[in-house]
Amino acid sequence: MITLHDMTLSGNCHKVRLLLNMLALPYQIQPVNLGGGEQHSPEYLQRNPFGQVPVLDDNGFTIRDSQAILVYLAKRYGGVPWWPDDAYHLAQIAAWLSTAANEIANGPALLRVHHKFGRDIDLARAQQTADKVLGIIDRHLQSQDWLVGDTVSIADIAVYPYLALAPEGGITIGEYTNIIAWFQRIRALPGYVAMPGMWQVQIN
Ligand SMILES: N[C@@H](CCC(=O)N[C@@H](CS)C(=O)NCC(=O)O)C(=O)O
Repeated sequence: MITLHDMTLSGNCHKVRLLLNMLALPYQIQPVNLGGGEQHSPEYLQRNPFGQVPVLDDNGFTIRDSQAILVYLAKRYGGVPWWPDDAYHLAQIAAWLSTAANEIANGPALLRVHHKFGRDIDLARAQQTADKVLGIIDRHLQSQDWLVGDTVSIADIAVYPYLALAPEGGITIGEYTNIIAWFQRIRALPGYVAMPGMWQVQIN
């Protein structure tokens, strides 16, 4: 059985929930009480010494980090298109996983942590990082439907949640029209699941 150590409002956990659902894999959720400090308990630190969610347990194989979990699920259960078998496309996917863990984590995701959860951050730097990465992704999606190649991959899954949650970080994501069109393509995929706080079409 697959167990996801999870927190409902975590976009990193949502990446994993998305792929599990899109692959139609049965799994159970084990909620982690981050507010209560459960992630620092000796038992939890054995799963992830960094004291973070998500962690995936697949019949005794324990994997930490949302990007690493996407790689595992894609390779183990997904195959093409989630895990293509040519070097060039795999490298492109790795580049976007890295962007998710760096620029997106330090831009849109950090702004959300500040506005939604009240953490003190270097606001100007996070805003600058967010503006740059959103501009790059929007221009990238001007000429293609998906981040890598001509079909969905784990690159899209890794990048999507914190862009869709960007309004909670005070970002006007609707200005990025190519990103919005890409949101709609992702939301039309079989198995798509949403989470609270994600951008929605405004109906006046
Ligand atoms: N690089 C990690 C980052 C995970 C992360 O930042 N998790 C946050 C929730 S979104 C967390 O567990 N925070 C608890 C803490 O740092 O105490 C990943 O992608 O999984």
